Amino acid sequence: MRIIRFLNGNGTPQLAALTDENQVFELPYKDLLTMVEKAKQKNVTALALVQEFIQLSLPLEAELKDLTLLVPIEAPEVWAAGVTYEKSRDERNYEATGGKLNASTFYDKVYDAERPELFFKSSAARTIGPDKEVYLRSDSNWQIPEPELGMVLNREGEVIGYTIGNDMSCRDIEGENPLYLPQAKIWKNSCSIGPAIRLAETVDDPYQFQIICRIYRGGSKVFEDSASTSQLKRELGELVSYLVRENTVFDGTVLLTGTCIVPPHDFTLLDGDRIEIEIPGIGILNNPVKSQVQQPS
Ligand code: DO4
Ligand code: MG
Repeated sequence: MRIIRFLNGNGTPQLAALTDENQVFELPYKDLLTMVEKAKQKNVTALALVQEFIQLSLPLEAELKDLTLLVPIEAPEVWAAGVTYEKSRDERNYEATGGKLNASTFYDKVYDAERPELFFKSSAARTIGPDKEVYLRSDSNWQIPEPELGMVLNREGEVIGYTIGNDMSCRDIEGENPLYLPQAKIWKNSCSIGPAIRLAETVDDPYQFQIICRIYRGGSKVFEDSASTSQLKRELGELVSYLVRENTVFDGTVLLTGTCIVPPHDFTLLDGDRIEIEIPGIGILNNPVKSQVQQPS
C-alpha cells in the first residue's frame, strides 16, 4: 500500500491511497502524518486504517497517470547518507583525485568507519515532487542525479515508509574540496522525492529494493543502470540511529540512504534532460532538468 498526494478538481492537495493494483482511493486526512497519528489513537496500524477506509469507498475513475501528483510529504528536512555503497566510494575517490582510477582517499575511511557520513540535504522549500523541474547550478560543469532509497521517519526515528529520492550533485565542486559539500549538494530544486510513500509495514525486506535510473535527452535514452539495496554497506537502522543521536528530528523527515548508481565519467546533465528513477513497489519519480540561466534561443 502506498500513499500519494495529488491536486484535486478544486486545486487543493488531496491525500490518497494507491493500491498494488494501481487503484486510487481518496483519504480523509490532511497528510500522511495526520493519518499515522489517527491510526495510533485508534490503536491500529496505518495499513489497517487505510484498508478499513477503502473497503467502504470506491476508487477514483481517473488513473494514476492522469493525476497531478504532488510531493507525497512536505518533509521539513531531508538528510542524506553518503558513501554507503562501493560504487559511491569509488566514484568519490575518482572525482577527489582529478580523475584517477582505483585511487584511494579519505572516502575509503568514510566507507569503512563506524560512523556513517550523514549530511543535511534539503528543506521543504527546496524539495520538489514528481514531474517538477530539478535545477542545474550555473557554476558546475559536472552534474548528476543520485537515485536513492528514502526513509520517511517520525520524530522518534521510526520508519513510517519508503520513498524515492534524487540527491542532485555537482561532482566537480565536491571533487575540488570536500568542504564544498554543502554547495555541491544544496541549491534551489536540488532534491526531489516521490512519487509515493510505501508504508513500512508493507515492505518485507528493504534490502531487496531494485533501483533503476534512466536519463532521456531529446527523446532518446542516454543512460540506464540499475542496482539493489542489497549492496548497501550499512544497515538502515544504523543510519537512523546516527541521525537521531543528540538531535531533534521532526515528524516526516526523509533520510536518503546513498547512491549506488553513477553515470559514466564524461556524463553531465543538461537543460532539457529528463530523469526517471524507478523503485519497483514504490513507483517512478520523473523530473525534467532545467538550467536556472536563460538558454540562448
Ligand atoms: O560524500 C559525499 C556524498 C556522497 C553521496 O551523496 C552518496 O554516496 O550518495
Ligand atoms: Mg547521495
